[in-house]
Amino acid sequence: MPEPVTVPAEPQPFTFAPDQVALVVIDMQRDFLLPGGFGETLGNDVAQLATVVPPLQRVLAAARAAGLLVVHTREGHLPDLSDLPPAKHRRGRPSLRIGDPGPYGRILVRGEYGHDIIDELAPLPGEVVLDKPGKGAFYGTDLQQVLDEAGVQALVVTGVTTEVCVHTTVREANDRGYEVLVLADCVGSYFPEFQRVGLDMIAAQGGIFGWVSDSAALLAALP
Ligand code: C5J
Repeated sequence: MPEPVTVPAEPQPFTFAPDQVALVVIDMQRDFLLPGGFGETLGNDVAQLATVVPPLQRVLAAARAAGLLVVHTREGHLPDLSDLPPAKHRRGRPSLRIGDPGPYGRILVRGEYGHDIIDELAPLPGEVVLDKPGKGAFYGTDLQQVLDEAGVQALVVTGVTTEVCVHTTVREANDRGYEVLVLADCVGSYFPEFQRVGLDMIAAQGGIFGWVSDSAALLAALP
């Protein structure tokens, strides 16, 4: 059995067994991250998300080297939009809604260029890639089953955006009994204030639904 790993974190150190942890990389998709993409066309500053890429590349490489389970997610919908609730479809600008033609193909539609993960963080063959129709990574996916089969009890969560898909996933993981560590420099928001407050919320009240650390601390702790 591998030695437990302890990472300095808020509100207190986070300890996990390396064979019972998964790295979850949420929605690092071109539609959200690329200049000129869907995220930017909505008026967002994608530079806020670009800072996540280098530290997340290092964490991904270290997780692979340490043999951790790696799970990537992508938010998106079937080409016929049959898995898109009307209430979600109605959101956004009338001319730029999910399924409409966008800068990198139909917006958030599976199989389109913009829906896929950025080249820098491309999944390796054999890594789990879950397509999710919602914000959280459990809803409408096999994530629970994947984690159960691998004997996972703790998650290291990364990706975008901090206050939306990361938070929804972390909160539900916590409710499902997982211990969850969020890496502050490996999650990103278009809004600096949401990033700060989003991270504070996780570790407040004694770690109300998780722990917060950063990539350097995890990399130093991994064997
Ligand atoms: C959003 C996400 N923000 N991945 N998706 O719509 O956070």
